[in-house]
Amino acid sequence: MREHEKTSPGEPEELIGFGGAVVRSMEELPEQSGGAACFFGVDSELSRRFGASNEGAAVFIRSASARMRPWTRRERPGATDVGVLRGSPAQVMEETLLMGAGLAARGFVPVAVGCDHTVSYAHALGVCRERRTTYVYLDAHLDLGLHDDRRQPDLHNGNFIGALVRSGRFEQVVNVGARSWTTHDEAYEAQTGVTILRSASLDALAFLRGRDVYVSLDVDVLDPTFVPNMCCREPFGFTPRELLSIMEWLRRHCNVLGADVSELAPDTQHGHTAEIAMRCVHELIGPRGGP
Ligand SMILES: [Mn+2]
Repeated sequence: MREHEKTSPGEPEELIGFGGAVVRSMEELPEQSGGAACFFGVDSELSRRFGASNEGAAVFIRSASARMRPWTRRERPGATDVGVLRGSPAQVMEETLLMGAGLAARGFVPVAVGCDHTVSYAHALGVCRERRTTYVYLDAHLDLGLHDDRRQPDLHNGNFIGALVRSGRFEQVVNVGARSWTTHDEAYEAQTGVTILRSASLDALAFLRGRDVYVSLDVDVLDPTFVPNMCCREPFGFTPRELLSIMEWLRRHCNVLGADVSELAPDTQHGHTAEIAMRCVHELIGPRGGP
């Protein structure tokens, strides 16, 4: 069920969307999107195996990034927000896949703002139905499930990358920022199906130039000094400036088909972290080769 949370009587302010985007119903969306960003939230955890719960993260990010609106309107006037999904995990997984597919078919760059990282599985498969895309995930972890001591067959936020690799739907799966101790296990010396770039070096991204890419941002790629309210803290992460530069490089040199952001915990004491996440996503979407 999609909720718009329209302004209730007695509240004169209009609802402001993710990163200052304009809130529209699906019916109100323009037919010609021109490659604009279209955000939607997923406010139910879909399948968390690792990290602290962050139910409600989408609404937190939406409200904490609302003051970006004047900036957004000047620099990215097309960005829209079509609401927040809630419900049972199976139902929301399906709705996320359909939302990504539907928005991509209308020429938008769909962006899912989720709770646990599993949202990326449904959204990436929905968005990338037509083309052979490279899946790029910025994440301190590899999410291949090799350190899941329960070894459950179910999809969850610590193993869904393995399922994406096995789906065969992506030309290549590329991690940027792996650094947790588990990612240094010798198990990863063997073929995992994932290309691992551990640094924030832009030179290392050169092989992605000209490709269709889907970009998934797990906020734990950032250092907890800058973003204390994340579900799985890992020291020695990227600075927000390093992440912004990577996002800018991807926009300028690749064709970004869709994106997601997840694993940020609601925390009103650290509202700036929502702006860091949204600013990085905005940097990803815009004219290719532009400034
Ligand atoms: Mn992670």
